[in-house]
Amino acid sequence: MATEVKRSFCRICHAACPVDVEITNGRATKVSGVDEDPIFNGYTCVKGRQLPDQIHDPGRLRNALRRTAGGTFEPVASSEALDEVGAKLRTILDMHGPRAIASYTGTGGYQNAPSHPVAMAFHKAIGSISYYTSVTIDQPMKATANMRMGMWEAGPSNFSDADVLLAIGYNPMVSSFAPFGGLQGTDPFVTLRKYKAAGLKLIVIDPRRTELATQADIFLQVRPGEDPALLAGLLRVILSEELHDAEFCEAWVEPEHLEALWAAVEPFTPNRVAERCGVDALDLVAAARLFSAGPTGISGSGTGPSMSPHPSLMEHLSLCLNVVCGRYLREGQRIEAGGFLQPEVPKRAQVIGPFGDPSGPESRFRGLRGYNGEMPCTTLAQEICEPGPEQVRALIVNGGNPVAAWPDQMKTLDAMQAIELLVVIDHRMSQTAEFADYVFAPRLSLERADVPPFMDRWFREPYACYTPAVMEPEGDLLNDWEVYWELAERLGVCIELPGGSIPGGDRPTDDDVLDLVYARSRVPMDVIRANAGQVLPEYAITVQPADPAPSGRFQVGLADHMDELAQVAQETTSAEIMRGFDPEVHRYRLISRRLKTHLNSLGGELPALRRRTPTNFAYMHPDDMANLDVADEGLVRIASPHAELIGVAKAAPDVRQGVVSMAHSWGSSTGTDEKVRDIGAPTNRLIDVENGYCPITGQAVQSAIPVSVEAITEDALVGG
Ligand SMILES: Nc1nc2c(c(=O)[nH]1)N[C@H]1C(S)=C(S)[C@@H](COP(=O)(O)OP(=O)(O)OC[C@H]3O[C@@H](n4cnc5c(=O)[nH]c(N)nc54)[C@H](O)[C@@H]3O)O[C@H]1N2
Ligand SMILES: Nc1nc2c(c(=O)[nH]1)N[C@H]1C(S)=C(S)[C@@H](COP(=O)(O)OP(=O)(O)OC[C@H]3O[C@@H](n4cnc5c(=O)[nH]c(N)nc54)[C@H](O)[C@@H]3O)O[C@H]1N2
Ligand code: SF4
Ligand SMILES: [Mo]
Repeated sequence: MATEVKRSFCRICHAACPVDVEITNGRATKVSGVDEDPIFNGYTCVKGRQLPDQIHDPGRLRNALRRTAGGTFEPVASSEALDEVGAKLRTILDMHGPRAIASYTGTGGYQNAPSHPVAMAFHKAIGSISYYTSVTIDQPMKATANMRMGMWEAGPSNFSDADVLLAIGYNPMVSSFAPFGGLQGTDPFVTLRKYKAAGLKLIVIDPRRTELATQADIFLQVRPGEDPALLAGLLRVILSEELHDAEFCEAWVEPEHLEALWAAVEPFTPNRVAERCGVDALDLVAAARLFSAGPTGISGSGTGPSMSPHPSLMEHLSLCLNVVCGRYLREGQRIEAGGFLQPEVPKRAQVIGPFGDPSGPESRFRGLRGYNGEMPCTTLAQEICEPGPEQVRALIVNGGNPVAAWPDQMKTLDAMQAIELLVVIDHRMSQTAEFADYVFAPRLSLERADVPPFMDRWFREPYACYTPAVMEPEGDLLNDWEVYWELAERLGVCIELPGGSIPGGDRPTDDDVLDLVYARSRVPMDVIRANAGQVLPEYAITVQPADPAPSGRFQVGLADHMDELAQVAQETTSAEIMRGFDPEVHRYRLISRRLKTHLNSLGGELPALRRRTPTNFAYMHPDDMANLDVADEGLVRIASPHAELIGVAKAAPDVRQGVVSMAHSWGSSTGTDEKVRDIGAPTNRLIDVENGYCPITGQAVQSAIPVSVEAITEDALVGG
């Protein structure tokens, strides 16, 4: 048997770990890390090592499917399915206009470089504003908070130069994710050990003593949803003790804004904040002093607080910590990430903007607007269900799983049933694919050439990353971009990319499409291809001096956020912003988390991963379980003001009392939980997109959800 080893990179998550794939007679048999890789040092995780099982999963879709009149699925040639979908889209376009056609690109689409740009270009070509992605249910305030406050063109300080890291509700040891300037998923365990040994100080704010928190110098085990108060408390200590970077503030912060911020954080004294947030006042003061002492470092937030009440305010305050302490790259410094795929744009030591509120097209709901070419995903189910001339009638789901992932599952289920045409591109029959009219089977990672669009901006070095396809696709498979390209041809429009349009006729290669997408990249694609897996210091970006003409200043005291802070100061708990919240009933807060074995809804279909994590346990402190008389792995009913679910409780001393820590995107599409022990239960059923949402981004309250918890018996699983 001929065995070859081919170099690629994993795309189960965004982290882009390099892998060596053993291929025997056309089958991937083993995946291992690349020891000599200069930044990953052999690291992979349990999910990546299952790539052969994913590729060769007997349940994998290898051809397109069409729903029959009887409601079952039948195999169909992809060309025939594309003809039919193209004809239906044409009818909808002619009758209802382009806005009626929507796309949703999810996490699967983001781990496939051409997928999002081509889907977006398709929408531009047909003139449809209805383009949505998972970004608007995944920390949209990361972009909007910078837009509104003004941003530092050169970017935040580097992780690799940091003396102190303030990590607010993220956990890269499991998620491989960290905001800009945080510890990324590139070999996170060894990297953290190395930097800590060299003196890095770590402050973690999380209701759960996470794998990251166990390494912290100061751990603030905050009550969920109380981060705005906590961050205001940190800012108050820093400003009142004059620990801020006065010189930086003088040069770059609008003076009246600094005064407004100072006035707004004034009520957040250490004792009041400590009581509100359930942390020690001395720890809070120590954290503020440690962070401001730096001298270098960075504050950043993750999904937990970004999905809790007041998320834009929380992000704003996290940025304010960076601003007042001057945690930005200065002239002459090297930016750690290469940004090879980004266009050549100036990187000067200056503020650009502010750019104001999202100003894209208006959604029909809640006065929300799109930005950066996307519409807010929390409104899409309603855009589908609510009649009107602008109603969405067709949806293409591109590597996403709305039924499992969108907040407010009952609304999503209504939408999936109401929609005229649902097209899903997925390699498995996800909870969403079950509702589809057509399912297209995609190529999976090892079968396509690719680059990592996220990590390109986040690697800790100017590191080149590219892979060719290392396996031949078997079956009637289309790469995600191909579905859009084929549909564009049938609708008589062109997919325009930075390097020109994707030509019609014979299928271009994935590399041809990558060349078009990245035609304006600052490092040519050929250089990236030729040097994959190498650090290229000659392409590092050095920060340029500020433009002599006056530039912008940070607006740290935005009036709406300062008013919101005054409101926060009046609350006893952030749950008060939610209608139907009853402090006597909703005594717990349900928080989100990630699991090492799963990527959102992905993982349960692979036996090795399912064995390790059979369900999305409702992790709770053992004392809470004793008080509620819940046995380990016993059933609990968890009810929010909106809906309820049945969970399997699991004792976890690392979870703060009063908290239920539970992963999202599990469970069925039936709205019931009788199979909770085998497939979990969907936390997104508990979420109400119209209650407590962020008025700027539409982000729903997906963490720190007020809930009641009660023990129930096994009988609850039969007959409701
Ligand atoms: N309550 C709660 N809700 C949440 C969150 C939370 O923390 N709490 N998190 C939110 C976040 S951060 C996100 S990003 C969203 C996730 O939202 P989604 O991205 O919609 O959900 P996923 O489960 O990641 O769906 C990815 C789908 O892509 C498919 N896929 C994988 N690889 C490929 C591929 O190569 N090609 C194609 N075409 N498909 C592929 C997978 O089989 C899977 O069905 O959920 C959000 N929802
Ligand atoms: N293994 C694995 N990796 C993943 C994913 C996955 O599903 N599995 N998903 C991917 C996706 S789509 C994303 S967006 C990233 C997300 O990456 P992260 O943001 O790092 O996600 P989590 O690991 O869930 O970390 C969120 C943390 O916030 C805490 N938290 C919850 N509520 C609050 C709160 O109110 N305040 C504070 N301070 N903390 C809170 C939780 O306890 C948890 O430790 O991960 C990506 N990587
Ligand atoms: S961390 Fe992400 S990219 Fe790396 S091996 Fe695991 S799933 Fe793959
Ligand atoms: Mo995400």
